[in-house]
Amino acid sequence: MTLHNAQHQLTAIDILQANDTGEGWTRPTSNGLYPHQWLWDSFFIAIGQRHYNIERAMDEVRSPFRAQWKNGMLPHIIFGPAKGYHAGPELWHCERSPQAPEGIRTSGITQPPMAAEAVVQIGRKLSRKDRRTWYSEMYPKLVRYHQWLYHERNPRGDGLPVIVLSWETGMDNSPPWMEIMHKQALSLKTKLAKRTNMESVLERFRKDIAAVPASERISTIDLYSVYDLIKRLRSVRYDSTTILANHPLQIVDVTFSCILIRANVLLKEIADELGQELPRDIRHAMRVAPHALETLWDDEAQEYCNRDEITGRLVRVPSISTFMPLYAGIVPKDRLDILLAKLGDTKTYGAKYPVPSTPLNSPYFSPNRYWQGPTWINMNWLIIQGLERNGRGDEAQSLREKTIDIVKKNGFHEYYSPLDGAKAGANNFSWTAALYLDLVQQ
Ligand code: 9WN
Repeated sequence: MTLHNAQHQLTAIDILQANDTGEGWTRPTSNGLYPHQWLWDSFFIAIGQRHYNIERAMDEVRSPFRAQWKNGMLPHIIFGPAKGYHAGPELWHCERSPQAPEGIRTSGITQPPMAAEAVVQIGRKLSRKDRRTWYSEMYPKLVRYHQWLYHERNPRGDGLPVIVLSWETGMDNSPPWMEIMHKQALSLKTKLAKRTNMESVLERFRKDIAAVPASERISTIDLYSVYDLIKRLRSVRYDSTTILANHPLQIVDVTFSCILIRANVLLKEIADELGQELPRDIRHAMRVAPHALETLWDDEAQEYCNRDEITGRLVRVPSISTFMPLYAGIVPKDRLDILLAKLGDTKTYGAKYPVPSTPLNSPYFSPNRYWQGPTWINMNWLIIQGLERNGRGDEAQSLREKTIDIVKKNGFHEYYSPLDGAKAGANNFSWTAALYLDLVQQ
């Protein structure tokens, strides 16, 4: 390890410690934008923490489960005492759901199931005996969470859950989601605001643009439309049966599905080590989901696409999600070649500072705007794992080096312009620091 690398690692640890609340969980940033706990952030964070403090990493993974809903759901935000977050507890009112946990305030939706990955990454650092203790503690909780996704969000029974808000994917304004939201899920109020160009007036009421410029965040209309959808979910008390019967936005999402497919493989690794058999419903999902994923491949566009469950049609709007089947680990050889060609194509994803979250030639592309162009370190991390798993170690190494380089040159930010690597979004961002630590160790 060079001295230069060592200094960056120390900075990464400093950031994680500065964002640590001292309560067993870490904020995504301390700049005020995200003052609470986020689900997939905590799991990415733990993957980095395990390199310098395994006990602390274990607590980070345990902490979201303190807010597990009675039905097994893990909520995407667990609110701490801080005030001022733009979508705080007063927007969600989760206490209206009989499923919500008592004595703790949360959001009413979930985020990609990265939990099993974090549990196993920590397990790999433990002695056999300690690993068994760790796995015995986490296994039943993980099973409940995965079962919730099948029992409440998978009416087709094909192993790919239905996602009801873009925030559940963690990629809040990703183009395939925004396309369908605008087509069929805008409230009358938002439609009117859009038609009468009220965006600049509404922008004045935004609470999320004090620390980060509006041009780097989700657009005002998109954000207000997300708020409206949250209110719809709230009005039915987050009851899945009612949501699946009426909600205007129901999507099978490539990224969420692939993370779940991988999570089940890891869950099986945990079960095997404990000498247990996975429950029948999870075994069934593991059998059918890879076939269902194949139906998301669009031959014409040569992409994996989300499916709109309201119309039953694939959403032909490209995004970085197309690479996530690599992470799931099940890409047939001919597809693998197509995906690798795309990854290197300078017209689409082969940017100087890869991998753009939206391809460079998309009408949605905007280099600094959140999930509509910028490069995100967690997505690169998932793709790197996926390339390794598919036997493409050289390509994985090349992307790993480029990713490390972006962070070293520009600091630990939330995201970066894929064109010139310029920083964007929040600073001192926890998962960037954590995954940097992991990438330099790999
Ligand atoms: C809403 C915390 C979270 C991430 C998401 C990212 C962003 C929240 C927001 O921040 O979303 O959940 O307020 O914009 O899109 O992936 O988990 O870092």
